[in-house]
Amino acid sequence: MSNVENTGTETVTNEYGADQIQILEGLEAVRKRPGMYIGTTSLRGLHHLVYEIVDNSVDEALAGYCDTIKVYINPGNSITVVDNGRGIPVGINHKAGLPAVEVVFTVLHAGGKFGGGGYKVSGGLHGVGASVVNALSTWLEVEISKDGQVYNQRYERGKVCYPLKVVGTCPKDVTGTKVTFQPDPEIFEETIYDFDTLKKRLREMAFLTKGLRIELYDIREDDKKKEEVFHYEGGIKEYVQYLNSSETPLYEDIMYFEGNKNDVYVEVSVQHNDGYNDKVYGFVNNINTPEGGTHIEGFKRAITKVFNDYARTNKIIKDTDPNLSGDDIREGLTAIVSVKIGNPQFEGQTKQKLGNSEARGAVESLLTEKLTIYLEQNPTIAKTICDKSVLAQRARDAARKARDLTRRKTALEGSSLPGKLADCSDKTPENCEIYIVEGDSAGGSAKSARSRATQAILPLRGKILNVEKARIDKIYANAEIKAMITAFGTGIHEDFDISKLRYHKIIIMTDADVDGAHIATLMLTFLYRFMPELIKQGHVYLAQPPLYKLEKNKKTWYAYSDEELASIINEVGRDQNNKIQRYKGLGEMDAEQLWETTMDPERRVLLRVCMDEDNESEVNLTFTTLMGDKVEPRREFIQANAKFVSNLDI
Ligand code: TSJ
Repeated sequence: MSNVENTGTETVTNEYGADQIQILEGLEAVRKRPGMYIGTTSLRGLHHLVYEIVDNSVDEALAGYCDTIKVYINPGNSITVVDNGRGIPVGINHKAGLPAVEVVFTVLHAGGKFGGGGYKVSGGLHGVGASVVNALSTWLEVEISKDGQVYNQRYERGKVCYPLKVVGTCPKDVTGTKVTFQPDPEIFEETIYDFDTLKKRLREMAFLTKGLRIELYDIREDDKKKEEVFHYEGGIKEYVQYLNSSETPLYEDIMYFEGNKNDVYVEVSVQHNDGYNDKVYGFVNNINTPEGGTHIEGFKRAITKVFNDYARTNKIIKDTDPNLSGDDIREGLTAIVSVKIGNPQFEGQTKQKLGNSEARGAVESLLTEKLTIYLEQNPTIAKTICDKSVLAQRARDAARKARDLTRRKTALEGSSLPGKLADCSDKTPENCEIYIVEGDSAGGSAKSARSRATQAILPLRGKILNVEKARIDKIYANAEIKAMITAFGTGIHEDFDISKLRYHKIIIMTDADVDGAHIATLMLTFLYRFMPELIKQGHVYLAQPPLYKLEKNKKTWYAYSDEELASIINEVGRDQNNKIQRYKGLGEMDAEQLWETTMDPERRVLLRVCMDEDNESEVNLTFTTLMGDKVEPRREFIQANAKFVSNLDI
């Protein structure tokens, strides 16, 4: 083991300068309370380790020194990240008396993220960096190619195994950093990586950093070898195109504006589709901001003002007409607002909302200026958008009237519950569940089967409205949707109030066939669009009715999958006494069977619906792909995800 000589030629940058390094705590603190540093030790936290490392390479790319990042999921679920940047500095850091790279991996909060000296741009969930990943890995190895030398160091549970050493040479023009780490099973609940989860986030990172190439390889022994390459010269413009790929764009062009204002770098890309939802995603230093913030406020102000000015100047709305609302203009809008800022301040309950006021002004003024010019130069597109907004405004007026009417009605009649609802007697929401049941006949069985005290039943007739393809006024007029909204008690959209939720479990119960799966998807689409918090907070479930009943010698077994049926047959023996019934629908079960297989809390199987909170845009795309009007992307999606949605019709 040779010590690295400090030749003194290494420039230790300001970022690693002595005064920038704030030694706060040792890495033991990280192992003791991992949640404090990575938020969670669930699967989500496991994947964050990768993003935390990749962020460092993205910073190198943003600084202009790196154009390719490769990520490998290795056998045994260790991860390797390699970039072709300058290589982490190896010279001695004078404050710590150690090579800079060792400081990066062993000192908490090192690396200038908190110093404000370096222009650290991207950042992981909690901005804590490589030392946290190191602390939470059974082992980690770093290899740096720089100045013709290849350096290496290894750590185990955050502790240095040997001093940084030279392990070989390389051509002088070859530079880069390679890090391999093995997440510690003592820390993480699960240690198996999911290719698709990494794929989605890495694709997003590539979209957000135009020109950067990110490659992902799955080279685990037992898995199918998989690889993906993400490289978008158009950056967020291609992101918008991707998000609109399952929709019909309202016009061909995708707008793209960029520029610097008051030290804020702003990029905005915009295209409308012919649908009714708006998808506006904000990013700050490549981190998404699901709660929005000042950059999104600036964006909304700018488009509202610019389109209203345009519509008035060009007499699309009359002087006496009211303004178009922001919501009207955003109907069918897909947009990315990405800002890069020196010292981002995050606010809100989950610290996912940008607070810097300079971002509001920067986005607003840049966009006002550039969008005004764009509309003048593209009058056909401008007119198309304004016309759509006017239609949206009319629908919204109609919807408002319908809603006011229902509100007045409820005020008069008291909060009258839907007639079809068989409510439970217990009024404590925590104890209560509501079964949304497909069809009146299954609804009937469910009503006689249920446990009256805590289980409410709401039967729905036929297929519910596809909210993905209907304007707001139609949605409000739909009886099934109105019944659900009143039964749940929360209200929707801006009226939504989770504290008014009447049942803590909302259970969707449909037939285990193609139609049933379709109805469940329509239901989930409705919940996702109108009450996403119910899903986010884990209140939504899918009931799992059995697929088969096997009777033999007066005994009964139920199977919930083909595999389970096979294993039951294995157990009881394959012979003529086996009577096997395939359930085609809930209606084929009598009340008692329905109770014991699907509704009895002691015996039933419920699937809780959850969503990837790190990747809202992907969740959204899943719904537009599944429920939108293009067949081809839907077919591809279903084929790619066959194991989850094999029952959906296309
Ligand atoms: F953070 C990390 F150590 F885990 C890590 C850092 C992991 C990976 C895969 C890559 C990196 C990384 C760091 N890639 N590139 C860099 N660049 C620097 O750290 C660097 C290099 C040179 C200079 C300089 O001023 O000469 C400054 C910096 C910050």
